Amino acid sequence: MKLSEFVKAEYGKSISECTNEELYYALLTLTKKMASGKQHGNSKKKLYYISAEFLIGKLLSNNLINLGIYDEVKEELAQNGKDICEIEEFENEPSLGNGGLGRLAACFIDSIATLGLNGDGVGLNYHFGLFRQIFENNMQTTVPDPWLTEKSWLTKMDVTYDIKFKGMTVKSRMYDIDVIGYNNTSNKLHLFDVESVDESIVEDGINFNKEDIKKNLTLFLYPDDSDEAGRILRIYQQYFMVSSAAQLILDECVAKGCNLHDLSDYVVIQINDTHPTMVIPELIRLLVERGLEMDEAIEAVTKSCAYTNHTILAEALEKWPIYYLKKAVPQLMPIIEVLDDKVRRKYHNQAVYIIDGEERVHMAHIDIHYSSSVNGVASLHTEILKNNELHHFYEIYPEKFNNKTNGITFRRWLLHCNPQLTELITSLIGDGFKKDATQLEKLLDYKNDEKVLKQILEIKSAKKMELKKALMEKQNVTINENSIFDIQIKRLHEYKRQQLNALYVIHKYLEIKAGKKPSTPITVIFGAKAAPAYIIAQDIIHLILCLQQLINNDPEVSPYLNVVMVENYNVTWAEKLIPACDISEQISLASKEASGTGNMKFMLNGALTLGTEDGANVEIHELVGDDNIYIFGDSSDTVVERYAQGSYHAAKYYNENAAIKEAVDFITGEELKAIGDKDRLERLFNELVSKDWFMTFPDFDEYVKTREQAYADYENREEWVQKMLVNIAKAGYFSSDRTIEEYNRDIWKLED
Ligand code: 475
Repeated sequence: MKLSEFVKAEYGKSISECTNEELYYALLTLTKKMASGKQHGNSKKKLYYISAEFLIGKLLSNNLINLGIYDEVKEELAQNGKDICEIEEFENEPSLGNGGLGRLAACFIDSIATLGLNGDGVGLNYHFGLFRQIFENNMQTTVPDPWLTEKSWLTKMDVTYDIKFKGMTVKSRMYDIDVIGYNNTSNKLHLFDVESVDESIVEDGINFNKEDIKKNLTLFLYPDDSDEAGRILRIYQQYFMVSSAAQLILDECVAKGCNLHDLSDYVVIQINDTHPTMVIPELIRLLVERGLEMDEAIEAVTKSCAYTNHTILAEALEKWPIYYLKKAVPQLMPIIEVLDDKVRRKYHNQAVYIIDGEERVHMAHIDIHYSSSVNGVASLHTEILKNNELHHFYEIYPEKFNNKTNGITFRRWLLHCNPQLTELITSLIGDGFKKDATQLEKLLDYKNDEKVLKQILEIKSAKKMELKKALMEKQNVTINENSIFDIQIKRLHEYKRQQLNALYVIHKYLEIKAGKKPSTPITVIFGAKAAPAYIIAQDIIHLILCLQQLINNDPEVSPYLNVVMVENYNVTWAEKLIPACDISEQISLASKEASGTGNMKFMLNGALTLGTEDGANVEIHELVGDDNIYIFGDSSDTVVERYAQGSYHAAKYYNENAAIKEAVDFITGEELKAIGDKDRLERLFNELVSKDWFMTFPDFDEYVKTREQAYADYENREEWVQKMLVNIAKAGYFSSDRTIEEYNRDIWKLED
């Protein structure tokens, strides 16, 4: 149906007579209708991708693209004087994720639907999402991020379940979002919500009564867990999610003829990090309740589950005190004890027990013993899991371990966010790459085609102008479109080392002050949210915002160097920032970033990586070769060794390296103290000088040198654009379609 006819039927008027808001809702309704007419993947076996986060981003454009009607609709709107981008402004971005893990889940469900596989996502419907970030006095403040509207992509379903907690039963209800594959089937994202949730209990920022579970269960993603009530609330949330999922899974498979003994012929469950781990004991519990023997139930569940690890940071590997579990979900403890007991009988190594000496349950250990697959998310990461972090488990179950290098959906991260580049590529190599991303390699034929190279540079400039405009509109900041755009966007974490980037900025500022001016001006852009309880991360944001104020207001420096931190960095911002980027900062401490996926998005849009040999950077490096990437820093082996020896002393570097000392001292120097909060800046200074746990100092010199080299190379536009082209051409490997094909081939084994 054409939009004009639909609008006529809906509102009784023509497109040009409608407001943008009316048009948004008309398109939403039309799209949902079209999705409901599509087939769902329908093999006997079905995948359930359970995740605490689905960072799906705005859906309108993407859905139109995947339905194959984007251009048509855009054209029809334009003919009536309407701009699809303005219409899109009415959509709130769903606030259902935090970072890479959640965005990966979103890319995956897109690819699962595109490949026509029978698989749905299962998660929670957080009303206020993660949080909305606001900058005040150069600091992050946090407020709720309400994104639900009465008419939305969610459809209220008739499916409800009783979820039993200690002394209380709550009702879960399922809401569905259509996951429309590219020219293919349409699957579902099931988001469970508690019927009794009460938004009005939130006051004063993001505070609420953490003990009023019936009212607070689905208010926020990752509610503050700095106190016990907050931690127990997370258990309530997790159990609520997986018990709803488990009941849905059993209902659906039984409806298809499963007799529960043959569960694994019907069901495969991908456990996205440890948040959904309780699905294992919960399913076992339900199977026993329905008549299976304990041993058989355990075997059936083990065969059906697969676990993905996304991090080696100890703090992220969940360990719940037994006492918490007994308080919230006592029915699981007897099962977990049986699972632990079996492990203890078989393996006499405390390192692999589920329950440790401090009466805590190691969630990842449940996953590894009682799943049939354990995967890391990039080659290096999987090797580190096998050889270090999970070595004891690898010795027991070598056959379970496998790598699945992450990927991104090109529909969102190329077709949607960079239509100009998409069009150029299509004009050169046809549109086969939209389904088979490896075809992008054909672009290499144009490496010496001056006309094509010029077009690539023109597109980059156009995207820089678009970003400039957005920053002006949304944040009232002016940037120089002719400067080098050097961008670091990701969650704020010390291991990702935004502080190293900030130290470089200080170094550069001082250099310019001393008269050494860069040939091309530089704009350093950051985007990051910091967990509210993560103090040092807040301090790093404070430092960056203070630098922004200082530098941008210094007439001596600002013509050459600018700093901008985007407020409330999210998927919508990423879609604007990534296509405009020249240099992609991927500077985590080697061994710490499991994969990274922003690195892939930047590469695909023709940014060059400045990075360490970490996560998927290693694979990017292998693909593009030394000449098309800027690599620096200690290797992961060196870092692992240094930690093992306890041989790193930050103070030594600080005292012996004048450049480091100068940059670090600046944090507590007069200029910044005049702008910022003395306590915050001092705390950060002390943290760096006395600890620097993520080893920024050993990498500092090389980082500066390599960054300067990248800036110098940028001056040679002909060679630079060739590097851009190689990056775009080699990005095909990082399509999430490839990743999902591998998951299916090795783990899920769904027939089409
Ligand atoms: C990695 N989130 C990236 C990405 O695989 C990787 C953990 C605990 C609690 C809350 N959030 C988390 C993560 O661990 C996470 O986002 N991990 C990321 O997963 C996808 O590309 O390197 O850091």
